[in-house]
Amino acid sequence: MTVGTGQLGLGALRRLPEASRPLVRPGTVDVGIVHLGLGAFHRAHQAVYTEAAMARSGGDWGIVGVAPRSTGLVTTLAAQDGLFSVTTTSAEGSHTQVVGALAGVRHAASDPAAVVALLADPRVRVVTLTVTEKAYQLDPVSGRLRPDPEVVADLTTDRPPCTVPGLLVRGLLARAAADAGPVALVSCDNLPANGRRLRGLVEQSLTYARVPDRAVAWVAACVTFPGTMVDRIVPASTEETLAEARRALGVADLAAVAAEPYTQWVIEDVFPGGRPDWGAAGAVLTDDAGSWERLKLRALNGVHSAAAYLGALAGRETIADALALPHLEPVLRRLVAEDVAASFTPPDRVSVVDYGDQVLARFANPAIRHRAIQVAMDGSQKLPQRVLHTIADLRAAGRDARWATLVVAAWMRFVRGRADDGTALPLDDPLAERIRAALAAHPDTPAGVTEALFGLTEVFPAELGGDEEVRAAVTGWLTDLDRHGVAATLAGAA
Ligand code: CS2
Repeated sequence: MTVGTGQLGLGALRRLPEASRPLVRPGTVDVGIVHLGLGAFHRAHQAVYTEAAMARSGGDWGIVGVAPRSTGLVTTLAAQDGLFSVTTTSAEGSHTQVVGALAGVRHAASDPAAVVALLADPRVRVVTLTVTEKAYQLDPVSGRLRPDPEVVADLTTDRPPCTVPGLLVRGLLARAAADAGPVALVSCDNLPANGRRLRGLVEQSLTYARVPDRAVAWVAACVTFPGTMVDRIVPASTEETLAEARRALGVADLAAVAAEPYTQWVIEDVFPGGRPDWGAAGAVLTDDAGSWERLKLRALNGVHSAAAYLGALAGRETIADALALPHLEPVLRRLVAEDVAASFTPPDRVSVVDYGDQVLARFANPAIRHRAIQVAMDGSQKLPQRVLHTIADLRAAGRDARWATLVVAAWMRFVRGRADDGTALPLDDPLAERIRAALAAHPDTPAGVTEALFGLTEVFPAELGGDEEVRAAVTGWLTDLDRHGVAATLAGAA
């Protein structure tokens, strides 16, 4: 076969450029991890760390990747023997590497029994998740389980589970019944205190499902929920991503992802059944990931959301394009230096301002075409930990939150669905209906919109909703954005 034809798979390995070949021999490692959520982020993050850990220190930590809903990727990865490539890309150039960490793939929606069986398999000692904020089905403010009909059906009937809470509860019950040994459930999503949130999700789900006391006791004794901070910018793959992988590999890779060079993983080290030697792969194992997580959620994700909403309103397609808007970068620097840095205590020896500078340099990477609309989606699930916690902590310390309230105002203008030039903007959010109904019930003025959206108590905690100064600041920014648009608002503020 000539180079340039064929598809990635075990049979194509010999034809790959040597520098692109996997670090472990695919098909030779046994399963040790189940991962829920096969998206681009997992493939360019945990899969890469796990492969490097196995290459350096051994261990059977092959990952079975589970796609909760979409079938396309499962079919593709199965056809490619679990192989996919990660292209690390920046202005300096790019490198494409095939990853051999996957020991299998499953589709939860069509074969939930296989997923439940895996969760009860004694070889599996770690379960990781990247399912996005909304799949946890928790109210962002209270952390309470949302009684979504699908979740309720999963937890209260015998039907095959299709939601994340349903799969986890059924899997843990099967594991307890099989006495298959302790396991760590590791959230790798950008939730606040993600380990505690996942524990809360499992405990509430067990209660909802009225499982027997001994199963509850088994979970309490045998399951841990390490908190993590995960970081790497990995946009959704595009035709260009696949074309670049093909150019580099000489064969097609329909599961290719592209990512920035930077990567970080901070993990709380509570793994009762053992874990890969992720430390050898560059991860930081710690007692408490909390301050790292706050740093990242506030100084990276909060700033990302700011760039996404302001950029989308100003008609910019990508985050890098948004950063090129006059005055945006200085405003984002002030958001970090004046608001985020004053809102919490960072990890030892970390300067929030330096971290913020590094983040802005990463966002400006011209090779990463991260669409503003992608970062903007699911705002109701993201805003609390990215921006509202910053505001709440500043207010508790008696300070104002000038720049963080601008981000809230930008989100509010964004969810009304029009860019500054009148172009329609999509509202892709699990609370879209609630947001639209709240807006429809109030006058379409800055004060009316603020009133409507602060009333979403699952997003805005009562202490913020009742804070007149915060409301006034948001209304003020919204007035500027409505009257003058993003460009003039930024020019006037910077
Ligand atoms: C982004 C994140 O889409 C988003 O909301 O803010 O996916 C971000 O790229 C990652 O958290 C970076 O680690």
